[in-house]
Amino acid sequence: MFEAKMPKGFLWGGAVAAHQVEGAWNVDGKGPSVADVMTAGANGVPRKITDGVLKGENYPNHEAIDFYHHYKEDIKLMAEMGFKCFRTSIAWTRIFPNGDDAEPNEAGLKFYDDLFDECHKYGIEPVITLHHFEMPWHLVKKYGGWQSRKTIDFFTRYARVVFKRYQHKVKYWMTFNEIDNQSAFNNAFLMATNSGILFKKGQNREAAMYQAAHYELVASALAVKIAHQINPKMKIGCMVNFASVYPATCDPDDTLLAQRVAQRRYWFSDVHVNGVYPKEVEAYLKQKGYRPDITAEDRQILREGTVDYVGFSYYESMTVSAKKVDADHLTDLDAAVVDNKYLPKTQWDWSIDPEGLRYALNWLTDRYHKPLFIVENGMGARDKVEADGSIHDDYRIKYLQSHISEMEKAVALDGVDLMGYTPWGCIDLVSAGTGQMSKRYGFIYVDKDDQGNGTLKRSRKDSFYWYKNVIKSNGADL
Ligand code: BGP
Repeated sequence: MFEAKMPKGFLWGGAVAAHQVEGAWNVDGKGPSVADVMTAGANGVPRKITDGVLKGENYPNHEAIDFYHHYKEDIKLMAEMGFKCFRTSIAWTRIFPNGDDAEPNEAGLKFYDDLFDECHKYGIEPVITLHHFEMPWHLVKKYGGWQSRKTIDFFTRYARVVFKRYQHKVKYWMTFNEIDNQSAFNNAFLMATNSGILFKKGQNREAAMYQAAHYELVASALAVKIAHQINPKMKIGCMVNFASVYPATCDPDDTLLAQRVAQRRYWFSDVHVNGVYPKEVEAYLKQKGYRPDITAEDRQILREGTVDYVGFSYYESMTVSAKKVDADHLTDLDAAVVDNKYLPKTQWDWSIDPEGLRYALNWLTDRYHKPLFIVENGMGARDKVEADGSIHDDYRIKYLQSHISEMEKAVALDGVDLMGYTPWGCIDLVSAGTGQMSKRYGFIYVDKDDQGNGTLKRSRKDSFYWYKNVIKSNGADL
């Protein structure tokens, strides 16, 4: 029916983030980030943001999988799978330990030089996120994270330094990871990790979110402008967490609500791509009486700093019902969500919906007319190591197979312009949501448990060999 093969030059690879793999949290001049003061969660118990001085707590990001000292071995394994690209982030605190330092830390810069060189040794293109849940802790404490306009200056200083330094080593960049996570502004944990906001008692969380998000969007647009000035060949994208939004029934109330949820969630990427705030958001801010600090100069910057492509993560879809909340009274998006009886779930209750990925690719293409990049996709699962050391993760293969198949239809049949595909957690890492190792995504297993015990030995799961073949056949052989 169609050619299940990706276009030439398609960027097959995998994705991680600095704080979830590197460890070495205080090595070679690195300062603490918000990820370094987060304890591990347990099932049903969320992670805590501490002041970093709790004794006897498990801070899983401090060591993570010690990628900082194992990166050569890890990149070699990725090369063995045939990766064309590798997505990670730069830890801002390796470059500017406090965030507001006057001078960058040379040892931190050197680490990424070495890492990118190692990637290029195998023809692997680095894909780099500037801000992935690892804001300098000092900026959180002193300035309230992205609540302060000053943070724009600190971020652009950091962005300029790394763009200059790596302009000939890194072509593909993204500014903020999953910037739209902030639409869940009632979730204190998410807000701390995404925007460095620690809410004060009685604070209007929604108003704080709109302000912080605005400063982030201005910072992102400035970063795009700076990058293009330094080297016009660099491609700078945004990154959103995309969940396809479905109405629970064909009741028009549900349809209207689904549209409203999408408007409240994807306005971030509207600004990134179109350079202007969508009408609905402007109207909502007025209705609520919020007056965020948005200057005419900011609006000009937003118009000038639009992104080159849209990166997104896709894990699941969401289904919403007007029985729970109607479109005109929507504040908490999660409150609208209901179960979708057509979809199975992962062990962590995330719905499994491969067709939702095809829907996402079409929706984003229709709305933005930009190249797309799937920079995260995958399923967290507990793996069992057999007596002979093998790991039979057929469930992971099945999940990825079905998603890749929908992705191929979107490209071959729907005309979607797709740059690449980097499944999340290509090597096992610390889960961002739970802080646990047992929620695994990798093709490469890492011997470490939730208590921090283990040899850190790397081994190949069944999915490793499967994905290697997928890349080798450019997606023809699933
Ligand atoms: C995204 C993040 C990643 C990653 C992933 C899986 O939100 O960008 O950092 O963690 O989700 O989530 P979790 O680790 O909670 O399973």
